Amino acid sequence: MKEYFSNIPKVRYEGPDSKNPFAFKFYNPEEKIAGKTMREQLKFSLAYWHTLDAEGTDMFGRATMDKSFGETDPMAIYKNKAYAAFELMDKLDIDYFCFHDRDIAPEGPTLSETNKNLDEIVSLLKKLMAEHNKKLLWGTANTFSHPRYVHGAGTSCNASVFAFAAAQIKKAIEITKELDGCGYVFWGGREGYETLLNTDMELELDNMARLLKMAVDYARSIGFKGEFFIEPKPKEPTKHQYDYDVSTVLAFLRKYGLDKVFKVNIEANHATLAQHTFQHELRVARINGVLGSVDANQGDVMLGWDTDQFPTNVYDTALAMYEILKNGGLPSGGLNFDSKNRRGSFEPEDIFHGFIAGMDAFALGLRIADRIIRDGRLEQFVKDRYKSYQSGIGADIVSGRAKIEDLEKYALKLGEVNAIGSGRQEYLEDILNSIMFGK
Ligand code: XLS
Ligand code: NI
Ligand code: NI
Repeated sequence: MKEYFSNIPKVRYEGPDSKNPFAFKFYNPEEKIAGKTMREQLKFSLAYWHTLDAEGTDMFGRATMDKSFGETDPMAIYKNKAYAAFELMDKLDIDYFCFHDRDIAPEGPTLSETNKNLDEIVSLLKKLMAEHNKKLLWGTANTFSHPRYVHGAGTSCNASVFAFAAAQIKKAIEITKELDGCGYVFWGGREGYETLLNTDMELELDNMARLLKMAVDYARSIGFKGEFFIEPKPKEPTKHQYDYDVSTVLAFLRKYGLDKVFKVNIEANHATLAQHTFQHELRVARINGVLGSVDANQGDVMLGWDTDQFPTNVYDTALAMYEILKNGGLPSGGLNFDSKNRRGSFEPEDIFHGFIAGMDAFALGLRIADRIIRDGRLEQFVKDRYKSYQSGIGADIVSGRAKIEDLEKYALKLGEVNAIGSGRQEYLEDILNSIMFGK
């Protein structure tokens, strides 16, 4: 098999003092943290689209990277992408990958020819997965790039487009099952609107639920056992995406009776686009029992769009890993690097630098999250802050014994409330820093 990154060796853990650009400084796959190996805790995944397909285009400029892997014929290009993907996963010690149907095989002139191309590449992927011992974290369908999806897929105003999307999703579920995917993701793509002047929002949302139901019923009927995820995003490409954030997705799922079927796949950059922190979205999902998987990346605080950068902000990864540990991990999900190199980082070795930086940042995050929990001061503070609910009137509120009249009686006797307690934010932030950087 041809090597595409022959000048780059297998990346290994060398420890925090290493100056080797192609070594992990913090990710030590077999080291145990919080009872499991780092490999098991972090379950890193490579996103096919950003790694093997994205060539650095933006709205002002052409490609800066070449991802044709030495071929010109479309099928040959996509076969080489597959070989390159497995070389990257081997060298970076990544166990999982994720794809959209259109990332792995070229589109033909008709749906059946496209499906034939897919089948050919899927059997190659299956063979490579067995040879290299790699797993599919999740599959999905790209129902947003083709011009037919200009007004959406499941929320299109045109029923033939809805049918086309359904057919594409059916096939994507079949290949995900064929490759034994742990999950299947629905990201809204163009499911949203630009202006309500031309939009029947109610019908669009009902239709989106209809499509999800059909897809899930079909998947179960063919024996797909994986988890279903919805990936929230507030905007981009449409001005308003229907899967705005975790809370909005939960309301949607509950309305249509789908809340027991889906978990969420939370992307850091989508959280910040919705003006939430990454940790906020993970927390909302965790306390509602729907934290399923993560698209690991980060945005740029100065830019208001989905830059999908490799995650390097250790505060964010630490607080994210705290939520994930508190969730008991991500049993059916993982950390998928929905991350791409900057347009200016166009050399093949930059792919390695991106993954090494991201994997080390999450490894650091895991180490710190474990220390936060073992240190216990932050959790104890929160516990103490709410201790008035453990006895007396607080316990009556929590148990449901207290009626509003009882509370009025209680409040009338109180005079004023004393000792509400300081929030101590700065003190807690200093504790966090001392856990992160202290010895
Ligand atoms: C785009 C999304 C997409 C999903 C999969 O913003 O993050 O890449 O992860 O369709
Ligand atoms: Ni994503
Ligand atoms: Ni994104």
